[in-house]
Amino acid sequence: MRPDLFEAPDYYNLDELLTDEHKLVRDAAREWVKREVSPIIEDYAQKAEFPTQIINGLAEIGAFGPYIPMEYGGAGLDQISYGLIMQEIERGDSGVRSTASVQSSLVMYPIWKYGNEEQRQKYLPKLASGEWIGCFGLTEPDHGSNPSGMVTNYKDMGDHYLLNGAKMWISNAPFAQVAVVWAKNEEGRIHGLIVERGMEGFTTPETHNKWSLRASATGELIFDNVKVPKENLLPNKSGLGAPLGCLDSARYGIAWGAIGAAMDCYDTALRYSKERMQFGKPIGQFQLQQKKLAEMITEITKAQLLTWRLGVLRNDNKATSAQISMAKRNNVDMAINIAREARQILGGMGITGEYSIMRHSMNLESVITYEGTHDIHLLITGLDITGLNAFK
Ligand code: TGC
Ligand code: FAD
Repeated sequence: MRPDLFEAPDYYNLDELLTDEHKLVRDAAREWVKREVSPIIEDYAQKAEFPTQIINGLAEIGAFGPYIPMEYGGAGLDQISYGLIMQEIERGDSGVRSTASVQSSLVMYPIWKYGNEEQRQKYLPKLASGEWIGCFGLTEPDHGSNPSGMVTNYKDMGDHYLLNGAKMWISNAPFAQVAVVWAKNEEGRIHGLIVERGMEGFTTPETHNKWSLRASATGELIFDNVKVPKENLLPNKSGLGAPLGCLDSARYGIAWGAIGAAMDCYDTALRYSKERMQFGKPIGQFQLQQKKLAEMITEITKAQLLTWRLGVLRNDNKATSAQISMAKRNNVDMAINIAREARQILGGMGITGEYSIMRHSMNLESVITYEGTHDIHLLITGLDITGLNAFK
C-alpha cells in the first residue's frame, strides 16, 4: 500500500465548532492511525486477520471506553470526542473501528450502565486497558433484524444459571475473553449475562470466507449447558430496551466512523484526479470527474454537520434513538456511495490494494448491515414520523 498522505476535508470550517480538547483527541488518533494502522492494514485485510498488536495503541488513544468515567479506567471524554476517535479509526479501517465500537459501546457500556459496582470494578479497567477484549452476543442464526425473537435462554439452577443457545456474526468473538450475552429467562424476559472464555460448554468458532471487514474477527458464540455464576447477571436493566440502549451508543459512533471512511475515499480520489493524466490533461479537469468530487464533498459536509449536531444533543442527553438511527443510516449510505464513485475515479488502480478505496467499499457492506440494516433504520424513521409501526 502507498504512503498515507491523508488530509481531512473541512469545507465548512467545522473545526471552529470543536474545542481544543476535541482537536487534541482527534489529532492524536489521526497521527496514530497514520503511524500504526495505515502501513499494515491492507496486509491484514488480505490475510483476513485482526492485527492484535494494535490493541495497546487503541487503548492509549482512548478508543476503549472514551466516555466511560476515569474511575473505571475510561477516558472520561464527551460524546464529540468519542465520535471523532471513531471517525479517525474508521478512516483507517471499519474493522478496527468495529473492535473499538464493540469494546466501548457494546461491552463496557452495558457493564457500566446495567451492571453493579463489583462488576464495574472487575471488568471495566481491564477492558479499558485492552488487557481483556469483549464481544456482544445479540444476533442469532434465525433472529437478526428481530432480536426479540431470540431463543438463547437460561434457567435458574439455584446456585448458578444454565445457559443454552447460539449467537452468530459476533465481532471479536474468536479472541474475546468476555462476552455480554443477551438471553431469555424462564419467563421469556431478556437479560444480559457476562460469559467468560474458559467456562465449560462455551465455544467461539470463527466465521471464515468473508469478503467484507476482513481485518475484523467474526465468529459464533455457542452455549451448551454453560454454568454461569449468578453474580454475572447484569442486574440493573432487562427487556429488549437493554441491548437496544447499547446499540444507540454504538450506532452513534458508527455515524462518525462512516464519515472517516468517506473522507479517506474522497481525499484519495481528489489527489489521484490531479495526478492522473489522460488525453493530455489531469482527469480532475474533466467535468464528469469534477461532478463526482463536488457531490462527494457536499455529502461529506452535510454528514459532518448532522453528526456534530447529534453529538451536541448527546452531550445534553437530548438525542433520541430515532435521531441516532437517521445519522447511522444516512452516513453509511453516504460513505458507501462515495466509495463506489471514488473507486471509479481511480479506474483500474481503484480495485487494487495499493489504495484503500476497495477495502473501504467492501467493509461498508457490513457496516450498512450491522447495528440495524439500512431498511430497518428507514422503518425506525418511518415509525417516528408517522406513529405507525411497520414491525408489528
Ligand atoms: P420495540 O417493541 O420497538 O422495543 C422494545 C423495547 O425496547 C425499547 N427500544 C429502545 N430502547 C433503547 N434504545 C433503542 N434504540 C430502542 N428501540 C426500542 C422500546 O421502547 C421497548 O421498550 P419497553 O420498555 O416498551 O419494552 O422492539 P421490536 O421488537 O419491535 O424491534 C424494533 C427494532 C426492529 C427497531 C429493533 O429490534 C432493531 O433495532 N432491530 C435491529 C437489530 C440490530 O440492530 N441488531 C444489531 C446487533 S449488534 C451488531 O450488529 C453489532 S455490529 C458490531 C460492530 O460494530 O462491529
Ligand atoms: P435479516 O434480519 O435476515 O435481514 C435480511 C434482509 O431482510 C435485510 O435486507 C433486511 O433489511 C430485510 N428485512 C428484515 N426485516 C425487515 C422488515 N421488517 N421490513 C423490511 N425489510 C426487512 N450481531 C451481534 O449481535 N453482535 C456483533 O458483534 C455483530 N457483528 C457483526 C459483524 C458483521 C461483519 C456482520 C455482517 C454482522 C454482525 N452482527 C452482529 C449481526 C448484524 O447485526 C445482523 O447481520 C443484522 O442485524 C441483520 O440481521 P440478519 O443478517 O439476520 O439479516
